[in-house]
This record gives sequence, C-alpha cells and structure tokens, in this order.
Amino acid sequence: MASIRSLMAIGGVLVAAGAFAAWAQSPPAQPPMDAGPMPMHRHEGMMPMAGHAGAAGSATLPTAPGQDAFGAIQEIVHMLEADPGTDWSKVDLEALRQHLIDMNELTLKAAETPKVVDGGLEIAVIGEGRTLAAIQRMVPAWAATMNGHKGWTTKATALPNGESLTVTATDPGEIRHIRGLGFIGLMASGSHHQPHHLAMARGEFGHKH
Ligand SMILES: [Cu+2]
Repeated sequence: MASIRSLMAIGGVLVAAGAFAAWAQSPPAQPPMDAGPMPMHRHEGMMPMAGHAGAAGSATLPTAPGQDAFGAIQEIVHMLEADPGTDWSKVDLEALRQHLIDMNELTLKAAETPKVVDGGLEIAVIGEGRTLAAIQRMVPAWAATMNGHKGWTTKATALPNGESLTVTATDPGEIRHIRGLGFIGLMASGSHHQPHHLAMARGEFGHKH
C-alpha cells in the first residue's frame, strides 16, 4: 500500500484551492444565501453595527468558513453528510486535520535551500519539531508518488533535520520546469490532495497519524 501511504502525505498549497472551492461551490443542501448583491452589502458594511440594527430582515451571512484548513474540512463534512453511504463509524476527521497541519507546517514553516544539479534541482528541506515531522512524512511520500510523473526522477533522502529532495529529468523543457517550480511548486504538482483528503476523512486509510 505504498502508493496510498504516499498519497496520505503529499504536500502543497492545494488546501487553499480546496477551501476556495468549498465556498465557491456551496453544497446543494445549504439554504441559499441572501440574494442581495455583494457590492451593496459591502457598501452598507462600512458601518456594520448600524446596518444590523437598522435594516431588519436584510442580514447577510458571510460565505468564508474561516481559515483555509477549516474550510477544507467543512467542505468534506458537507460531502460526507450529503452521502447516504457514509460510514460514520469509520469517519476520521482528526486524521485529515493532522494532515492539514502537516501541509501548513510544510508550506509556511519549512526552510528550503535549492541547489541546481545536473538535470534539475536538489533541495534541502529542513525544520524542527512539528515542522520536521511534517517534512519527514510529506517529502518522501511526495517523492514516492511523483517518481515518473512527466518523466521526472524524484528521490528523497533523510537529513538529520529534514529531507533532501532531488528532482531531475532528461527533457530540457522539463528541467526548466522543475527549476522554475522550485520546492513548493513541485510539492503542489499533481492533484492528489483532494481525493486523498476525502479518502482520509472517510477513514479509508485505516490508521491515524
Ligand atoms: Cu493534502
């Protein structure tokens, strides 16, 4: 089950896109928001308290659920609730939360030092504590999953305080692509996070972080 384990831990910034999707395509079960046009409400919103007290019945609900990770979880909760086949005895939203914390650590706190090598990049990704744990879970998993993607050769090697990630190719265009993407662009390559987050929330991986 190496590939599934790999999928568990892939990192990147896709969670932000997921969160955006969460409120961009609000779930069908939700009651429609107040139909008033946003600009008008924004305008009135200059004095929010006065607006609330004054215009009875015209209250508008915000659409943003909160932080991106919170929104990503909320989207999944809605999906699970909309699916009559959801097995609630297996649902594991804490596993998803821990993974989203990994994604946060990797995206916002890991330090990376890229070095140009023949055919691509070698990147030292380092951190401490919770950040180090996230690096150790996500970088090797990403390398295992992405090896062969677009003809790339991806390899992760343990460092005392992180992982060394090497991504190379033979095609000159792909070499430029890899170097241009750099660490976080590489980690965000592929679209594994969305299906993996849903599977993780459904408890389909059978273990917790
Ligand atoms: Cu993810």
